[in-house]
Amino acid sequence: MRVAVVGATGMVGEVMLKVLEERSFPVSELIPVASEKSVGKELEFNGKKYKVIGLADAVAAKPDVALFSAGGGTSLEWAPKFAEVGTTVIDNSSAWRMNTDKKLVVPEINASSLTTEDKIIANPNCSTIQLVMALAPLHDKYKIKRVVVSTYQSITGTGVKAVKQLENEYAGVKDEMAYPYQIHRNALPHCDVFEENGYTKEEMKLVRETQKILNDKSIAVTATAIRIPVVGGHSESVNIQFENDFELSDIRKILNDTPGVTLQDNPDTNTYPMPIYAQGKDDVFVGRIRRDESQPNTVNMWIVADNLRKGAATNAVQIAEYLVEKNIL
Ligand code: 2RA
Repeated sequence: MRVAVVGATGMVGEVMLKVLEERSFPVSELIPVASEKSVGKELEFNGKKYKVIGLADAVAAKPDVALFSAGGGTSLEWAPKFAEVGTTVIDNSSAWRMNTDKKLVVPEINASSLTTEDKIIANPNCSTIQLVMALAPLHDKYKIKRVVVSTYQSITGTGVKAVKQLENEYAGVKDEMAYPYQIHRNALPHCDVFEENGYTKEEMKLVRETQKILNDKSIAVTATAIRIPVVGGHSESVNIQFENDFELSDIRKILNDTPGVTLQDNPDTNTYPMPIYAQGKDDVFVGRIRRDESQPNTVNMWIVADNLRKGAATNAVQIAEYLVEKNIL
């Protein structure tokens, strides 16, 4: 498989390369791609050295699959160019996610909808992926009526510049590159930009993408997304109201039996998910499961995952693995 990684020198791109190696994805030739300023840089993959090339040269190379994590603008302009030469694009940006004729895929939930016709496949937002991994099996059993989610998102979601800024803030170092309004050593109720309705784009991604992935616009979702000075993963406090009543033990069993989900839930031993434990792992971790005593048919839980892995790189590689397994690629 000739595999391009577009954005290979970025934070998610580097994790994509790591995950491709770790999972022994069948890469016959790697095509690392980045912006002009990184062309010529050398990187190592599976013990071999490769030189980063530009986008036009990568299209001309006609890779079998291209994993994109290079921002929405690059995806909008270049994903169709790769698709035109026969490449299957799996895009981690938000560019194509809500496009009605593009599929938004979490393999454990809806990869079965993929066909050879799908030449641009959208990877959901990190905070959405970990949420729907827990919601999907519960929705199948109990039909979800409403979800209230509050996220506590890792600084790595903003990017390497923000991680550096946080380090400088802690070190008391003046940072010329600092985001003008954002003090990262803080709980910042501002992820991405604000929309007309007062929600941020990050919050509306949780609303729109959840309904698309679960294929059910009747599910009411409301979200608040907060950036916190933590690396390792995103955390989410989730309140789920079902159409039907449930047994708490059955909720736990369903989640425990769901591939890709790990239950960490025992208050007696202070066992619950935390980013420090999720970092570097590919599962979605669920704990603090308890009935919401303030209203019927409702449960609370705490969901944590590494936003760079299952929230981005691993999910994209798993989509590629599914395509190979089903001979779609
Ligand atoms: C964030 N979900 O965490 C976005 C992805 N970068 O800001």
